[in-house]
Amino acid sequence: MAQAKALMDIHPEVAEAIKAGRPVVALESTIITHGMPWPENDAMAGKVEAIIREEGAVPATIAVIKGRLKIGLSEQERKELAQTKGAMKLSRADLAFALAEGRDGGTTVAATMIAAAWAGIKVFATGGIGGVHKGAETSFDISADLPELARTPVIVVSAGPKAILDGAKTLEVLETNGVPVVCYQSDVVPAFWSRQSPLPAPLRLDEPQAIARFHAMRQELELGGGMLVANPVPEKDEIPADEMAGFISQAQDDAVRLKISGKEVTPYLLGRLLEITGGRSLATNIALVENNARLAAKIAAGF
Ligand code: PSU
Ligand code: MN
Repeated sequence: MAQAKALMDIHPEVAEAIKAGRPVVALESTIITHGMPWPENDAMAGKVEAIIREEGAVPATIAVIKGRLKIGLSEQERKELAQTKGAMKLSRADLAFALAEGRDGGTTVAATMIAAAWAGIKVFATGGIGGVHKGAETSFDISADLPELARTPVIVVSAGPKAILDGAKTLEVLETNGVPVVCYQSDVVPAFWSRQSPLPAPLRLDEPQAIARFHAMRQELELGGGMLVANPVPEKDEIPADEMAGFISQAQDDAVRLKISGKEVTPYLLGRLLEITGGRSLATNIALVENNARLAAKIAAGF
């Protein structure tokens, strides 16, 4: 851990903000390398950084470039990463591998949380976290993002479990592991592309400052771990749940038929949904990430 700092390149603007206690929002990069196609991925990443600045916070996109753990990318670095072929998808299991081997990689929610905590960043915005996949009772496919939320003290702002996941099982695993799920201004857990799901909100808060206060209280009690904030996609951008369900089962059937497994499942389903919905799922995905970035900046300012 003492040496971790030597492996990181903290962008000077980010380092200064952290030191001064000004609001900083971490951003992941698997969404850039594996979650969206070029050039939409870079356009989204640039826009999200701009939104965080608009809200008075400093964005810190986290990624691994040639074996260096980057906390905050220059525009040039971001653009190159967005076009890198063969970038790894890095989680807790393989983050150190990429650093040891000098590789390039996008950091998942889990790896981004680890890096953010090392750097001293409390809040992180993304689109969707990984969770318990549908059919996990046979595949055992549960994202490493869930145990990470239980051990690393970072607030993750998402749009709720993606409807490609089993939302109820995802909430159960979070509860078992002592991870608070806070629905923002909603009595139900939002389902990524849709504002509604049948799942009641485990906890609800309506003010960004209240979320910061809750996290600070958990820290004070030394409870460990982070929390998941579920922020519903804006109404004008949502795809209603019943409409989305048909597209998802089609994508899932294709994944099973093609025997897609392991790390490839999430990127495959996202790419296939983009095709099936004729780009609509991507437009919604971009809108919800922007919405989450805005809320994350407000939470970061609430400390
Ligand atoms: N959800 C998205 N886009 C993404 C991901 C999730 O809408 O790009 C990425 C995130 O980086 C998340 C990872 O941490 O997928 C989860 O992958 P897995 O299910 O393999 O753990
Ligand atoms: Mn998985």
